[in-house]
Amino acid sequence: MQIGLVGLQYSGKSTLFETLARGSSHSQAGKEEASIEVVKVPDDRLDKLSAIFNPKKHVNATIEVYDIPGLKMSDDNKVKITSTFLNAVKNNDALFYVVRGFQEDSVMHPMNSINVLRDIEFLETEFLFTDLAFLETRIEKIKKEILKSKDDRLKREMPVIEKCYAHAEQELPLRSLKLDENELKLLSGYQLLTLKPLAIAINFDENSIANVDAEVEAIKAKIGKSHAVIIPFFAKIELELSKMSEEDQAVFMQDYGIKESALSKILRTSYEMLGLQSFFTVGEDECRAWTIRKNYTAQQAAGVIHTDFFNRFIRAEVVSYNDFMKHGSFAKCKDHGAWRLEGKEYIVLDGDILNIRHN
Ligand SMILES: Nc1nc2c(ncn2[C@@H]2O[C@H](COP(=O)(O)OP(=O)(O)O)[C@@H](O)[C@H]2O)c(=O)[nH]1
Ligand SMILES: [Mg+2]
Repeated sequence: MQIGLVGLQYSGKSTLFETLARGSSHSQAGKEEASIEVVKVPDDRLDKLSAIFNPKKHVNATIEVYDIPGLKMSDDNKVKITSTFLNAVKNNDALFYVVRGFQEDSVMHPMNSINVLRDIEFLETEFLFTDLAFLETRIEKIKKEILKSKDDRLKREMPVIEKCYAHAEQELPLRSLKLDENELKLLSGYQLLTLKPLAIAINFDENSIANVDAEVEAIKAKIGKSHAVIIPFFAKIELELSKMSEEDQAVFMQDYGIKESALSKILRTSYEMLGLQSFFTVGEDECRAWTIRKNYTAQQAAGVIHTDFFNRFIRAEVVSYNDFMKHGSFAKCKDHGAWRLEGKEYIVLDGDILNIRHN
């Protein structure tokens, strides 16, 4: 899974990116190259399992974060979308707009003033026009080819593309259009930008932490139609915090009045937007968290560990994390009926501990 940080130049993307990498990556602020970082997903439950098994290896789930170079002002004083930029945006499973809300005279803004709503609308409009242009071209192309084409894919595709076009034409992002599984499948290769799950991360001034909830509510009310989650964060101090020990972090966060770190908010929102969840494998060699989509079957989950496990799947031994912590061992879970053998169609739940039996 890959999420992309998208926005204008100097909105705090690279500072946030560095925060997500927990201050461990070399400084990215001010740099313009695209970078991808594999971010560890912190998980309390995995830590507690590791404390019990004391494994040789402890492996967190990961998610890839892509710091996309921001949009700049060009020579004619306008911010322009480039195809390089659009291609970089297309490559992500979900998008986070990073929008500047901080005042800082020493840092210029490509549109010369701080205006959160304007910046959000700029991105939404550009992406919507990109989708509209694509859909229009696609409709023309299908019209030309549909008579010659032997398979019925184009016949099935046309109404879906037309439905999307009609929606986008009303200046509504495609993520607010109801599409069923088959329709989404037909569209999946096209990487439509406004169809991607979206969260808007607003980089507020560290001085405005106390008022942030009210500001977020006001912005939410104005951008209701974009169907996006809003995440306030504070890039500059959060970067400092991310370099501290966990204990110090907790103390300073409380002092500042920050309820949840940017890292935690971004990862939690990514899981929610993408419909993801975690399951665990445990043992003396390794305790590990794996990321899967909700509704994955035991066999699909096994396939995430190894394709052989998918192909040679027999059964999954399953204990929920809560049951395991309650009883303390697999043997005790068996005594209490909390240990189960499930077949390949079993729908894995968040926090399941799995052991895959295969041949
Ligand atoms: N005062 C202040 N400065 C910030 C904040 N976030 C980022 N900056 C500064 O703004 C500049 C641009 O940030 P950067 O993360 O490189 O932006 P990017 O172009 O979106 O990647 C850097 O000098 C940062 O130190 C913030 O919350 N407050
Ligand atoms: Mg940058």
